[in-house]
Amino acid sequence: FSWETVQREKPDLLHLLDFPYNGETTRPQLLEGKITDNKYHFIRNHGGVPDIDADKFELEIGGLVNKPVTISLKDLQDPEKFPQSEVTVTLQCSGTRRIEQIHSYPGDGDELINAPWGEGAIGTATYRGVALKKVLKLACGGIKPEAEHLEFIGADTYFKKGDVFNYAVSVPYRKVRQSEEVLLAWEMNGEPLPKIHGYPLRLVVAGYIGARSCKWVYRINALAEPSMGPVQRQEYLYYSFQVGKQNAKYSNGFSIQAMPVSSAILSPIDKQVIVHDGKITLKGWAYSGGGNWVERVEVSPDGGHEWYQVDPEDMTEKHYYAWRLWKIDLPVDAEGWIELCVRTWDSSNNTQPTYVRSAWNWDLHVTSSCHRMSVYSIN
Ligand code: MTE
Ligand code: MO
Repeated sequence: FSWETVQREKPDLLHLLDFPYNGETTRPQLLEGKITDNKYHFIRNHGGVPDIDADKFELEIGGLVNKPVTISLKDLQDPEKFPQSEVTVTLQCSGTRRIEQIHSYPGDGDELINAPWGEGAIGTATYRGVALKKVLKLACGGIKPEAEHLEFIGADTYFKKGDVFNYAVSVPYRKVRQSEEVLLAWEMNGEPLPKIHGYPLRLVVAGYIGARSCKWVYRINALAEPSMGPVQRQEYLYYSFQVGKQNAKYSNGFSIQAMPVSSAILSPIDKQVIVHDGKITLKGWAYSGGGNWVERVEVSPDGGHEWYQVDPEDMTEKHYYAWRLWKIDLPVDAEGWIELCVRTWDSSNNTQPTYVRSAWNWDLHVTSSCHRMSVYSIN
């Protein structure tokens, strides 16, 4: 697997890093429809892309399960053995829109981990596979009462501080138990899972940050505590405002799991000059994680004093675990530089922090503040 492969299979991504490969979806491709074409779906890797022979592939499940098992991919895909399901899920990297935090104030400078993502580290796909909770029940006879977390290990390796690790993360068992939407998936938008997205098997954890959706997953462990892997313990931590270079300690941050409500304006773009007749057309995405859905999107032509609601007719359908794309013709009188912004309300009545600085954090994760931009209005 190489840089040439990415360029062939995903020629249009905005390439952020060539190794480990990280690339984001362009604005027009995000706006193309509720489902992001596999060709355009963003990619976020910590290490290389493993070469796996699907015919020989086996999934191991162990740790605090009633019966440890090894299941071949063929058996996992046999509908007589495991009931299959399909879910449409928005996967969002918690680094989405990080560039705004970097502009506001630079944080942890490890660029291998903290790539300068814009609005495109997000995408929506329909995945087919089997709900993890069914596999645990049917194959392992359930998990032991002391097991509270499920750990997922990917076949890819990555380097950190001189050591080599397999990618490993965990989610609370509660999330798996309560949701059909924690899926072991082998199909993405009707195609076999592309190699870069985890072929032959990945986890899809709907509503959680992308990092928990382990690609190339080959082992699952039921554990009493969260995974000890560095991705779980040292990354994807949310620090408080006063934590910085001098006092950052992993124990100061909490582990980011469910994604909050957020949104972005994809058209126009920052610093664009717009000639119009009293209305500027705005388009973008809005998403909420954790099982909430997007109820309302509002935009403002003046930095957030007045708000106009997007007509629900101009939004893609309401959906658990998936974004809504939206569009509005916003009345604008002013001439000169104006500040456009967007905010979203979700089904739990949550909305977004006002400014990037209101929720700045050292690891530069979860930039969910109102997305703002300056455009030049000629009316
Ligand atoms: N799984 C493995 N094995 N290795 C990885 O580097 N990156 C995670 C997650 N799963 C990663 C992984 C992160 S941070 C994100 S945002 C999503 O995969 C991205 O999924 P995608 O590349 O299919 O869009
Ligand atoms: Mo991510």
